[in-house]
Amino acid sequence: MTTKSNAPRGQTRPLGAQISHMLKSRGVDTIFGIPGVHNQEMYRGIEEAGIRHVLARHEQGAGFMADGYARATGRPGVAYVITGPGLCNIMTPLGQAYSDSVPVLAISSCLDETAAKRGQLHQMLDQEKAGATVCDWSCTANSAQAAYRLVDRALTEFQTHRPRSKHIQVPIALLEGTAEPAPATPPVARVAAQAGPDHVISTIKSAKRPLFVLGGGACGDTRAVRDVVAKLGAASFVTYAGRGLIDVSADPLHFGAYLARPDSAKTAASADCVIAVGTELADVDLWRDELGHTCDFIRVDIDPKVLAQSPQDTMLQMDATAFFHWVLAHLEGHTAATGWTTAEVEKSRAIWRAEADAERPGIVPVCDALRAVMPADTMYYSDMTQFAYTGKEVWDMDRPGHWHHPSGFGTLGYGLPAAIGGAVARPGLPTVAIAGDYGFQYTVQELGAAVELGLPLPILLWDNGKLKEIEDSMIRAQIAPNAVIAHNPDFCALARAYGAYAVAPETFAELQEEALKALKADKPTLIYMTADLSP
Ligand SMILES: Cc1ncc(C[n+]2csc(CCOP(=O)(O)OP(=O)(O)O)c2C)c(N)n1
Ligand SMILES: [Mg+2]
Repeated sequence: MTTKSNAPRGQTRPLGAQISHMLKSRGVDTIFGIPGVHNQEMYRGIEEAGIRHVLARHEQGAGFMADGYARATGRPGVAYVITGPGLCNIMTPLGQAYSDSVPVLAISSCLDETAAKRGQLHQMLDQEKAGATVCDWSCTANSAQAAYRLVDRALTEFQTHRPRSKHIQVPIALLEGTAEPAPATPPVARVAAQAGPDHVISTIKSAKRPLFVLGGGACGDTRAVRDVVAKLGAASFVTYAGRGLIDVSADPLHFGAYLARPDSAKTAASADCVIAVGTELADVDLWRDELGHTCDFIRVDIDPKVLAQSPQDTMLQMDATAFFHWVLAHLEGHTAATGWTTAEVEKSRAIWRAEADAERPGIVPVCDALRAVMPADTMYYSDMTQFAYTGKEVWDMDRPGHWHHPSGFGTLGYGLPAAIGGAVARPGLPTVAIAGDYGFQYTVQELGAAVELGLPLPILLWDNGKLKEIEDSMIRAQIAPNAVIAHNPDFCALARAYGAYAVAPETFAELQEEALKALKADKPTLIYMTADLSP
C-alpha cells in the first residue's frame, strides 16, 4: 500500500476515492450500488469525481441496473457493493451478464485477512472464488497499482474480447489508505482489421440458398449486415439477442426470431450454406440440440470458445463488423439469383406465429396492440414471463439492441431493475419494463429507485395469477401442478405505496393510451394487464 506520494497535495486520496476518479477519467458517468462501512471509501470519491450514483434497494437490483445500462449504451455498467452479502447478492446479475455477454464490472470491498481470523463482519469463506463462479474473472487487488491495472484490464477486455462480467475486490485497509492517482491515460483498445480466407467468399457467393443466423454478437454495423444479406439474396433468422438486425418490413426473406420453432430445422435443412454470426446457437436459442442444417456451415465469432464447439465447421475468429465489411467488399457487382421465395418465408412465419398464439393464448393480440403505438426507438427490458416469451417471437423489431431479455441465466427479477438502468442511460428516450406477476416480486422494491429518479417508465405487468410457465410445463410432464399459485398483492396499491402511478386498463385502446401517457409521466407507471383485456 502506498502511503507516501510525490503527487501534488490534493491528488493523494484514499484509494477508494482514487478508484472513482479513475473510473470517471475512463468515461464512467454512473455507478449503481449500495454503500456500507466496508466500501464507504469508494463513495468518498463519487461526488467529488462527478459520478452519478444510483442507490438500489438490493444488490441484485444494482447489478441488473448496471446490466441494463450496459445493454443500452454498449459501455460498461459499473456496480459498487460491500464485502460478503453484497457480493453474494450481486452474483445472480453477474451470472446473467456473463451468459449474455454484457460488460458489467462489480467492484467490492473484501476483508483484509480471512485465514487466521474468523467471525468478522461480512466474512465468507472465499469471496474471490465465489465471484469467479459467475464472472469472466474475479481478482483481488493487493496494491493501488494492482487495482488500477485490474480496472484498466477489465475496461480494455470489454472492448477487445467478448464482453463478460468481471469482479474486482479491494481489501478494506487498502481502500482506506492513501494512494497516488491512477495513471492519467487510459489504454487504447485496438481491434485489428481482419479478413478471412478467399474460399469462404466463394462458398458464400456460389450458394443458391444461403441462410444467415444472426446473434447478439452480430450487432455492430447494422447497415453492413443488411447490405450483405440483401446482396446475397440470403434468407435470415435472428436469435432473441439479434432481433431487429434485419427489418422484416424491408426484407421479405427474413424469417424473424422463430429459431426455437421445431420446424425451423427443416428450413435450415433446405439451405445450401449456413452462416452463423455472433451466436452461440445455445440451448436457449434453439431449444433443441442441432440447428438442422446439412450443408456448408460457416461460423463467425470473436470468441474462440464458441468456435471450438463445432470444430468440423469453417470457423472464422473475427469481429462481426469486420466480417461483414470484408464480405461486402467482395460483393461489388454481385447479383444474387436467390433460391428463396418470399412465399415460403411468409408461410413459415404465419404458421409459427399461429403456433406461438396457440401455445400461450391471449398474448399475441396484446403485443400487436402495443407494438402499433409504441415509439420506434422504445427500448424494452423483459423478465421471465410468458408475455415476454411470446413477445420475443411475434413482436418484430426494426432495429437491433432494443429488446433485452435475461436469456442465458434466465433470471427472474431482471425486467424492472434492468429497465431502470436502461432509462438512466437514455434520458428522454422511451424505455419499457415487462414482468410477470411472480417474477416482478423478486425486485419490486426497485420501484423506490425508479420513483426517486423520476423515470417515465411504463411497467407492463402481465398477471395470470400464477407461475404459469411452470404450471404449463408440469402439465406437459404429467405432474399434478403444485407450488405454482402464490398469493399476490394488490399490485396497483403496492406501486402507489412506492409513489408510482398505477393503472389497470380494460381495453386495448385504454392500454395504448396509458402506455403512451406513462412515457411522458414524471414517475414510473405500473400498467396492470390480464388476459381479460378486451379488444
Ligand atoms: C431466480 C429464478 N428462480 C426460479 C426460476 C424458475 N422460473 C421460471 S419462470 C417462473 C415463474 C414465473 O412466473 P411469472 O413471473 O408470474 O410469469 P408467468 O410464467 O406466469 O408469465 C419460475 C419460478 C427462474 N427462472 N429464476
Ligand atoms: Mg404469472
